[in-house]
Amino acid sequence: MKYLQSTFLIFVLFILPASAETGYELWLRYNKIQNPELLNSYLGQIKAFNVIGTSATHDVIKNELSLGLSGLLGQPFEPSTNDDASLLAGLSDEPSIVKYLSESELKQIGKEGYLVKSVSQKEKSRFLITAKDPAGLLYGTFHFLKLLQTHQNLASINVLENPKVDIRILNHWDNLDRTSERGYAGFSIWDWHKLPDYLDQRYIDYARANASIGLNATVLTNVNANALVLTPAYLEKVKALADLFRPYGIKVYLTARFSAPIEIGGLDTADPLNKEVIKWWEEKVQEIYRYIPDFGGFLVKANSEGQPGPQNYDRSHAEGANMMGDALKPFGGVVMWRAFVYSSEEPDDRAKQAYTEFNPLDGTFRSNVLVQVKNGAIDFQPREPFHPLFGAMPKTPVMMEFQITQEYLGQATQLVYLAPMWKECLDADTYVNGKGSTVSKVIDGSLHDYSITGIAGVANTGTDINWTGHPFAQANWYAFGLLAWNPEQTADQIAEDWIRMTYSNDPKTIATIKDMMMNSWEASVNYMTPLGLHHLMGTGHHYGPAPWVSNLSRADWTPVYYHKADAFGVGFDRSESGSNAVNQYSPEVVKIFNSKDKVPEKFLLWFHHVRWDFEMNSGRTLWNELAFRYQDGVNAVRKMQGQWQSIKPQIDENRYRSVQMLLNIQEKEAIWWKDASLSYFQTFSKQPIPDAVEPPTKSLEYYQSLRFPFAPGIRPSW
Ligand code: BDP
Repeated sequence: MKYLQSTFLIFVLFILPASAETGYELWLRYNKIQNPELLNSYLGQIKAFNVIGTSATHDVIKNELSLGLSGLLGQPFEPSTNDDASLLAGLSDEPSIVKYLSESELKQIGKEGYLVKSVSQKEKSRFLITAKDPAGLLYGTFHFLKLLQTHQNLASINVLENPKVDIRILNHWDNLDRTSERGYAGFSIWDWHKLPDYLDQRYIDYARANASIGLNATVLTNVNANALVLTPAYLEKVKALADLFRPYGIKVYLTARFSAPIEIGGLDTADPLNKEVIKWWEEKVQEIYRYIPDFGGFLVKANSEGQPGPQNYDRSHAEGANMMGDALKPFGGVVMWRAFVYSSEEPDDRAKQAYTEFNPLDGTFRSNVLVQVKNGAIDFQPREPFHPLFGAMPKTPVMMEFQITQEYLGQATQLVYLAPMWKECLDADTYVNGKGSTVSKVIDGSLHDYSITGIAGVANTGTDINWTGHPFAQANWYAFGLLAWNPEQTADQIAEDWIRMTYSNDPKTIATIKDMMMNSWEASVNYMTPLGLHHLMGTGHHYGPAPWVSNLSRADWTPVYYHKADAFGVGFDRSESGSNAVNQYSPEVVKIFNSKDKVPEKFLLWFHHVRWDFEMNSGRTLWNELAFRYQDGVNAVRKMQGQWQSIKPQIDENRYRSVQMLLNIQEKEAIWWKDASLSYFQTFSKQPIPDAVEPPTKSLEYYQSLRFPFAPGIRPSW
């Protein structure tokens, strides 16, 4: 491992010309600090480092400090064994560390938490990184390096951090054939065919990247699961990855296909109450733990979009989840049972179905079962109100599922920084225990005293050299980790640190890129689905606009089901006079969402069917406002193009050109969304495009004729 890392370092430092940034290093670039004053000051303060103690994680820490300090400070740093070194890293019970710690500091450091501080003794000052467990020590190490990467003053540094959420996990929708459902950055990074013997350097760098942002878990396989991953041939491969990730504090989880007892077990049922089935899962779990003693558990998509589940046997979600929970319990494993369900027979509003099915089950799940809920009730749309299940299951740990991969948010051709969207959801007030009952307090367990908490992000990694396709999509991976660690952090601060580490510490560059990022999500909502519109994307691949599609096998897969445009107006009536989905929220929230006049305009058409001439806050009619919003979105992309151009000299040529070309694509796509959507909605509103809005350049028939049979990320069977 050491060999692999130093080879990589040599490659990065000496072979690539300074300007050829591929993006492979993510935010862990460790390029030499260019400001001589700052560099000298750091060199004066950090002369040697000593990692006290031994474990595989300690070795990782030594490697990372060598790599980071040598790169950033421009001279070789090797671990020293001197207790007097200016940087000491060690667990808090090491004698040479504990002497620097106060009782209260010791008390405050929790599981996986850390303390980074400067101390002075006998007129000598030094830095301390400490924690109660090796994972915390590794997180503290990355924090220390980040201070240097972001050019912070180290003089009186004192940072005490504890994660607010227990399970901080990536969900890879990766298939065993290496395709990645909704992946836009190449193939899956798991090379199943060559595992377990070939250990790609990417696995190590993936683990480093995750540990650097506090992620401690990963589900390797797609929620649309293949039971084969639970067979010995694959478990050996999973074990190889788990062994590699362990020193980085990362636990491995798998998706469990509910019908596995039939498919790989030779049983004729998967009924969760059947004795044979129960025994099969118990034995399967025992087998898995023989390979991977710290296996995390299962993620399950059941009775959703054609996946098998307990309802095939007239059993409830709880009965299915509990059966697996019981099997995992003796080993400390958990079940993450997804609430993304909508039945094929159910004629009701799809937005209501998860709540309808899961809310009555509250209190019936085993203690090691978490219910995993998407941020909104439909499906990772550009903007959704928070899911009504948050706050509605006080006796069941409800965990968050965000989508990092940009299935509905520009895929890998658009710059869309997702942290503001996630924050809108996390900061939303459910009012379940009165004002201030935010979604983040549900998720971090503080509202209902959950015994276990979690937050999942559907990963956006792939084999592209820069991991994520769009260089700025890296920021979404980064931001997810930071928000999983502490949902209270701001999108702004996260963006700033990411920019400093990934691009530059130059104030103008930071300000410019930050402005681009912070406005990018609102822009994308405007040019795709403004004012609460949703699910208007192309069929299957979800690439581009297709609001006219009306003829799929299920009504609730069609855009017309969601926008309901007609001669009167547009929007889905989920108010009390419509599907009444609004009633799944607390009364205080109902009051706001149920009223056309009180609902924030961003959710207007989510909850209401609104007349084309309804007067909006701007004084415009709904039709005109819609047109303005589409234009606003396009204008915002043009602004980003100009901003990017204005910092050209500060950005390396590779990444500059790449982002520039992608922004040009984004502009085209934004115009396409505006033109196709307005041309289509105009057939109902029968009103002219307002003067300030650029009229569509092609006919509606043209937009309707576009086909993208090979758009990326599509599930092969769809
Ligand atoms: C939808 C995706 C589909 C996933 C599904 C899920 O289009 O590929 O399988 O979510 O979350 O957004 O299960």
